[in-house]
Amino acid sequence: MSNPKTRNISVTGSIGFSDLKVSEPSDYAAGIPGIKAALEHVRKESGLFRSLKTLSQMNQKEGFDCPGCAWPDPETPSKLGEYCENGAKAIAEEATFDRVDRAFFEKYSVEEISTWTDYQIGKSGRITEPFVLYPGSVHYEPISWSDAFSMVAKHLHTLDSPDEAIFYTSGRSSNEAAFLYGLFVRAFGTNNMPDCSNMCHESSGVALTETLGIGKGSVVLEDLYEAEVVMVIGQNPGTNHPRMLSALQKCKENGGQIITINPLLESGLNRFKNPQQIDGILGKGTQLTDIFLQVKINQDVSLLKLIMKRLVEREKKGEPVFDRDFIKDKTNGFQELLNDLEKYGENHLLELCGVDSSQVDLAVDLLAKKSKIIICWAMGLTQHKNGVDNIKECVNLLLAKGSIGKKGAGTCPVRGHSNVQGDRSVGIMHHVSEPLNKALKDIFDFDPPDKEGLDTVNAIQAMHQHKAKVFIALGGNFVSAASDTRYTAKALQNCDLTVSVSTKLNRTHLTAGKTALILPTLGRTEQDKERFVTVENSMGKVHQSRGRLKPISNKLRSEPEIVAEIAQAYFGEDSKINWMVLGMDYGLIREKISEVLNGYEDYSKRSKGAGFYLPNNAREADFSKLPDGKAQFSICRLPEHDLKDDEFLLMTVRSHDQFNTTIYGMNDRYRGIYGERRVVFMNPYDMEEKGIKPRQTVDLISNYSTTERKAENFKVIPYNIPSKNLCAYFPETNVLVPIDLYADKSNTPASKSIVVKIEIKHK
Ligand SMILES: Nc1nc2c(c(=O)[nH]1)N[C@H]1C(S)=C(S)[C@@H](COP(=O)(O)OP(=O)(O)OC[C@H]3O[C@@H](n4cnc5c(=O)[nH]c(N)nc54)[C@H](O)[C@@H]3O)O[C@H]1N2
Ligand SMILES: Nc1nc2c(c(=O)[nH]1)N[C@H]1C(S)=C(S)[C@@H](COP(=O)(O)OP(=O)(O)OC[C@H]3O[C@@H](n4cnc5c(=O)[nH]c(N)nc54)[C@H](O)[C@@H]3O)O[C@H]1N2
Ligand SMILES: [Mo]
Repeated sequence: MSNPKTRNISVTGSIGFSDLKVSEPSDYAAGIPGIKAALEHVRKESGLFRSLKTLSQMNQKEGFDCPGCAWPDPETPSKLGEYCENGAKAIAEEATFDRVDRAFFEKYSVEEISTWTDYQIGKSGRITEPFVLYPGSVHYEPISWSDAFSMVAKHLHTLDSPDEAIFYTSGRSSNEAAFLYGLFVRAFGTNNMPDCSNMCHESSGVALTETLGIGKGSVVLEDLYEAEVVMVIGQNPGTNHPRMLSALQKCKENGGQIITINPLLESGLNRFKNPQQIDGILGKGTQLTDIFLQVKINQDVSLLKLIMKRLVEREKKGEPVFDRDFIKDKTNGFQELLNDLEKYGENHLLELCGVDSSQVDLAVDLLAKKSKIIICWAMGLTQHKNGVDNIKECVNLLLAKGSIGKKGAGTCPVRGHSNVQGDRSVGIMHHVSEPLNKALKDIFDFDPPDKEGLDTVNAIQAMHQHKAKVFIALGGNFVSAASDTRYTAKALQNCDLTVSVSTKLNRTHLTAGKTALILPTLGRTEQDKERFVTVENSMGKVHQSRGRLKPISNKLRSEPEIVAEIAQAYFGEDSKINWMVLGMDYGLIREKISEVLNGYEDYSKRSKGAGFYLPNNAREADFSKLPDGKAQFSICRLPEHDLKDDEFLLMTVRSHDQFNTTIYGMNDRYRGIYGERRVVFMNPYDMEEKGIKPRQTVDLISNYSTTERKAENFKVIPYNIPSKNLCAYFPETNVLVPIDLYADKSNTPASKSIVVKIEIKHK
């Protein structure tokens, strides 16, 4: 047979401009514009009635868990429903009336769709039935569910080793789906389970496990209300976790203060008008940030070291700054940390972090006097070469203050996807866990693989090198989310088969393997017969979620059903595990989870209502599993960025109108950007020095280990951002992130510190 024609797929889509309008950034978040924006999305996408019904059930005890973010719900949700503008947009995207059906794929080839922007692709709508793309073909065609499952099984059987398959997971899958998937993949024989966490909070997981013995945060929601100081570092909650603003507001009402560390003064952290309170809608709102430390990109370690040094000076003068009893009883390595701090000159640290010295003093003064401190963080800390050290330096500060394991204090890594934490807890990971393997062997009677699997970066490299040949994704949009888009696209296209279990069309369906399948699944909002699933929020609480809307097509299957059918097709009738029964009966899956894992006793029952917390040793200040039974201080190095005169450090962030690679709209209201996403924020003095005018068109070039990468066509926006720093949106800028630039130990792509040059475009 002759080689099928390769498809001509654009990995970036159109790079033309739309219609840019710029205004002053907003100085507050939410309020009336937030409600208006939410309702507009809801009306446009899904009809007002259908969605209001949906919104009112979001994050209520009998409703469904918002697919937006993983922020926890308060014990008594507000009468208006615990939803936010961006939660409403997430729902509207799922409840949309637009359809990707047979007629759609007859009309458009994958080659044509690939020239659209991600915004246009996402707006095509929900996928209505299974589709297949045959080798050499450029049109997806319908395929029956049973033929699709047989096709997956056939490909898996032809592999020389189970390690030639990759099983990706995004973070929207329920605990039940994720557990069943992990069970199948291990029974199949590999630990190749990369997940979106690898690109997200992996650095937090590694740092927290090594220092505190658990890869999750230690606080619960009520701790935020009680904290004396909350530090929000490298996070933009106004856009990405809007319901967190209500918690910060409560903290302030109780007398707490907020220190924000960020290269940008994000409006959500400035002033907040709570849409669920009348005075929030009509009044001036609450000033959230008390002290704003405008750090240069990736200089958080320098700033935290400076803060620690000044705290040490104050202690030397006789102030009771550190919790010496806690340090003595509960920790290891404080003296080494103090010795190390002496190596750094204050002025050098000040210059590196770029923060005004008097502002640093304000923070030091506050931190010296208070002991109930919480540090919240997200991608601004994790997505750097030294992502793990960034978090360890935060832990150092908390341990020195005795701010772990007591009320109103602790670590708060704010998770991304609504169930990314749950997926990990029930077994989605590429590492080998001996206790998990042992339990699986005891209960399911097979030998789980004991070889480390591939994470996201390594999986991409394996596919690129033809070492892995089948790629299966439970959700997500791998090609647009991962680094080095062109490289990753090639990696997927090298595969013999790519399979996407998806709700909506995305670019990964286009950068397909030789054969590709799209298996359409129910969204979180949709009725799944009479069944419910469970999820775990950012603070380790497990609770139910039950969809209420009529599914958009009667040909959709639930994720557990799809996983079970693939397993059944692969293992056949003689399998020791009754896959089909598990796929139908989520209660049974929960029983199995509670047999395999600690902390899930009486699972189905306890997940009702408010749900239950999983065990958390850091919350109890129990470090018995760590060396010497103690929490560990760490010595962290300063990051190295030797920027040449024409080089800048670029961070790639989310706009207000997107959920990761799903683009809700073209605006970034809080930052004053309307109608365009191909923009790059730049310091006005840097612009002047380089002769760049506002809205000038430029290309961004990254040179890393001899490869030049280019992202074309960006309009430069003068913005309040530190000198030598730039900011632009992902996924458009993922073409610039080198595949081999990732965090030490966690392998998280360093998508917040990419060295780039700016090339002015002359027409
Ligand atoms: N509406 C909406 N909600 C979401 C998402 C979404 O896309 N849309 N995504 C979800 C997911 S998966 C995740 S992981 C979270 C992401 O939530 P965030 O981490 O808040 O998302 P980013 O836009 O990546 O924002 C990073 C923030 O870090 C700052 N930053 C960048 N580099 C540095 C640095 O070196 N130091 C410091 N101190 N700050 C820095 C940026 O200025 C920005 O404010 O949100 C989740 N929730
Ligand atoms: N440059 C840069 N790159 C980044 C980041 C960054 O800050 N900068 N952030 C990284 C982070 S934090 C993350 S978490 C990753 C995100 O990586 P992913 O999780 O892979 O990407 P998403 O965009 O969230 O995936 C969206 C797709 O998921 C599918 N989907 C939605 N809901 C469901 C569902 O309920 N079930 C199923 N099966 N499918 C569903 C839809 O088809 C949709 O197109 O991106 C990473 N990439
Ligand atoms: Mo994430």
